[in-house]
Amino acid sequence: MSEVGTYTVEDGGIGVMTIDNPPVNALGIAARLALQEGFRRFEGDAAVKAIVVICAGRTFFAGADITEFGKTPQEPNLLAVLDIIEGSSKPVVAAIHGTALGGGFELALTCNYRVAVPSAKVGLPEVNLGLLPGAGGTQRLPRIVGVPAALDIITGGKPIGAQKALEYGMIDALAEEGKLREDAVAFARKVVAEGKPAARVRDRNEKLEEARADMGQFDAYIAKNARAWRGFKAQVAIVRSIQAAVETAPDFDAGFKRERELFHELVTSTESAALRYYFFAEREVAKIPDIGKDVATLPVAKVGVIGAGTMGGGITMNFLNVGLPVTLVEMNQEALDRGLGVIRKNYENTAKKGRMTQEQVEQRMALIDPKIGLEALADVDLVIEAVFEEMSVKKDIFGKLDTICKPGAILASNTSFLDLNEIASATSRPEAVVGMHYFSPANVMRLLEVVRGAKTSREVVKTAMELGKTTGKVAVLAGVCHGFIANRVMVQRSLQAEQLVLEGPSPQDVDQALYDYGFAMGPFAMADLVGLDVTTRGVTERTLRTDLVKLDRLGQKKNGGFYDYDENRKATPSPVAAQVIADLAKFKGVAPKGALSTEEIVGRLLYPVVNEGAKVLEAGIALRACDIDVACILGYNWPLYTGGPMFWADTVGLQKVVDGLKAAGIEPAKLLAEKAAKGESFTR
Ligand code: T1G
Repeated sequence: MSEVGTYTVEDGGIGVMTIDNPPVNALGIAARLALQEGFRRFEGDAAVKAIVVICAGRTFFAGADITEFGKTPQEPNLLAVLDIIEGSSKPVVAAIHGTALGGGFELALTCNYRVAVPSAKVGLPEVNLGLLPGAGGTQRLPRIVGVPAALDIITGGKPIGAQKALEYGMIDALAEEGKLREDAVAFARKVVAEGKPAARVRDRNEKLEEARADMGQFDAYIAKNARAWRGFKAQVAIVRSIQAAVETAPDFDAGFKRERELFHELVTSTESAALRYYFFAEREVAKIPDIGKDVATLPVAKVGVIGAGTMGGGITMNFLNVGLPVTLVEMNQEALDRGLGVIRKNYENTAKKGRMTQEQVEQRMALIDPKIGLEALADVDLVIEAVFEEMSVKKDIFGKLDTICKPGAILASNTSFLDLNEIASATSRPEAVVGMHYFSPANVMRLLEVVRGAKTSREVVKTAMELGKTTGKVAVLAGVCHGFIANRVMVQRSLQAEQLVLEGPSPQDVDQALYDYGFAMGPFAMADLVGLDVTTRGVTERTLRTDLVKLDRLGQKKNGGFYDYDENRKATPSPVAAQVIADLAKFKGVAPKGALSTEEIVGRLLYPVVNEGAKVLEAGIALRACDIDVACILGYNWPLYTGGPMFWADTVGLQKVVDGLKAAGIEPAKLLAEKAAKGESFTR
């Protein structure tokens, strides 16, 4: 008897098997056994004329069970179950609600018909896990939608709404919302009544034969996307697998054999292991051990933002985007108007790209209540302060908010490094003070560091974390320290970079090494883009940046910086910067050590990030290593296919990281040294 399957026979001989394997009906062993059981029953029951496969709970099968990858396979495996379905002697109808994804949609493609409610989504998102659809998806989908659409759908990995899926032919009919079971059974009855043949997707070859006229399209597709796919493996494998379908049609099994080979290469790759790790990491960071379902979330229906500058404007947009009204406060009309202008311009640019309507622009702008003075914040549920990073300014504002804001209001600071406990000490309600640290541009970057002060209440922390999710962010909890998680660990990279160029390698050597590693841009090019004057504010000691600023070299915006720039902002190595580097090396008595290999440069710059990550863990600033990885990937675009600094360190081997740090004269963190000595890891 199956644990998760129930089987009934409806009028007209329609066998209905309902699979209930929460939370998302992943096709783990229990679900596979239930399907096998269902087909055994219905195949053997002469009264059954057709079969409906439906899921209970929030969704149709959301794919293979990702937690089973890398473990000892349990039989029947997914392919065996799909063979049973496709080999059924009776028409099979998939009844789809929620998200039929990956192996779940591949299962539906082995059924003869697919019926879905309008709210359903279908898709093959395996590329997001560094994989390709390995249960026939790259062979069956192009047979339905054609090659160009299949290339876009599978390399893109985005789910498709039921209506669009109907237009594509990925589903055969829409059921009425809330009446999926009845409508699917009725559809099956109609198939039986019409004696329709149980057509199999695998036998539809016309679209593949058509595609054979342009075999160059596959190389062209890869070339067109080379830049976007840099460092990833799955996308090219997907194109080659679809190409194999075209080359081998009508021999389905030959194409499928190629798909399996490519799938195996990917599933055993470090890239896919990193992406699968990241899939669970992004969900794990939402879990805070001492804040469970029993802790209440505070109501937030109205938000206040102080400061309409770059950060304040971006933060405001996050709330407008989900329909939450924002009282936007500035100290003078000019600053307020400028801020409103930037927000409107951002929305209008999005509208120009067709990603929102002008009406939506007006709707969002209408949600802003622009005000001069803090008094306007008396009735908001949450205030987020995004003003100048000066402790006295922050404490003055929080002291005033303490008298203005209603009881129960959350007082949040967007500070990126100041001591939140000291800010909270300016109020009589430190339990209501929390850090909500956004990354610029705040309406784009998905990371939100929620900073928990010594007295911040669990309700306030929970509310801030959940608000992050509802406004499209991934919230990561951080303790109070200088730079919290992402800034604190990543600053090691630029500090090391500026030390390293004093020893020999040039800025372009260093930037190229990190570019090859997978960063979109190296630390020196990034510094020139941000502006050297911005990052040297308040810096008293002599550094390369302060020396360059002294020469009025502020970066791309003025006179170059670490690089020289032409009128198209194209960077070239700078003899002036090279001289500044040589002069500072001499001043600091740094002896040249000559050129380093790319791997050595990467180690010099990124091992210290891992080391600082270990210190952040030791200090309890981050709850888990995966919190550091999520923060660096979303806050600093650390290459996703490496899994982030901590996962990557495990890939490299912690002993090698420790040896690299020691060779650079850096003391390994206690936790890192201990784990290396014990052969342990941070994330595996
Ligand atoms: N396997 C195992 N666990 C899964 C899972 C899966 N496929 N999908 C979700 N979970 C867990 C998740 O970790 C979380 O656990 C809980 O379910 C709720 O998820 C052969 C190789 C379906 C859109 O890539 O995109 O099929 O944290 O928080 O926001 O070709 O989950 O509660 O302990 O995300 O409502 C392809 C992955 C697999 C879809 C729901 N399928 N899932 O989103 O909830 S590879 C996917 C999702 C494959 C074949 C290949 C989303 C969702 P916990 P959640 P949600």
